[in-house]
Amino acid sequence: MLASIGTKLVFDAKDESGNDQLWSFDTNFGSISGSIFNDANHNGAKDSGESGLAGWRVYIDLNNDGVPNKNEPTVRTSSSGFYQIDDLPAGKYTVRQTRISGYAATTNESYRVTVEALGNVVKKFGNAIAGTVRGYVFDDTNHNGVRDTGEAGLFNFRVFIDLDNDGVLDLNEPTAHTNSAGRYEIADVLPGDYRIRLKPKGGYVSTTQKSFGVSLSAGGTSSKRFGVALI
Ligand SMILES: [Ca+2]
Ligand SMILES: [Ca+2]
Ligand SMILES: [Ca+2]
Ligand SMILES: [Ca+2]
Repeated sequence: MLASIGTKLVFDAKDESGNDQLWSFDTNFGSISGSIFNDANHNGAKDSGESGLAGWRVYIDLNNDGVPNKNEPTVRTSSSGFYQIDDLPAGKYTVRQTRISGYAATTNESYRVTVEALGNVVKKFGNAIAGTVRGYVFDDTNHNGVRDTGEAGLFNFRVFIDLDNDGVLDLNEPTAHTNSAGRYEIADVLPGDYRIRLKPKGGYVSTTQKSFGVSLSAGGTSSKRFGVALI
């Protein structure tokens, strides 16, 4: 070491070409590093044979709004899925990954961490190739359970994945509204077996099953339609 200036340490070292270089780092600073990986078996851990995901963004979410803002330190993962955010003053931070369409998280998408001076915190993010549930809700005017010519799609019905199969839409359950054509789509769902349910709406009765079991595969799509009719 050549010098200590305030909280900075300055070193004299040779670079790859053998030239003298001055290097410095601040002893108040720490870092966060880790990886983003394809969690093929959905267990939340990076197992042998599971590859890194390149080019994904990791950032310090200073205002904790779930969005990378201009002043927030941001890096992208390397070809092996590795990331490192340096030069963080010691303190508490939320480190967050941005999700890429077509994947579902198998671990936390953010972590609250304490960075110490000269310390490094390691956090991994797991993601798996997801599936999609889509379909429509239609006005089954003749109550036969089938969409016949002239039976319209219905706007603003709600379909959800009833994770705990209690018949109720809970806060953590993926959901979508139907559009003006009666179509809904719930994307980025982790592959697995689910119960898809239509949320009841006052004035309507179901003319098809009120819920369906689906087995969703990686990259797969499952299509379910719900018939309802005015009481
Ligand atoms: Ca795994
Ligand atoms: Ca933010
Ligand atoms: Ca019908
Ligand atoms: Ca539920």
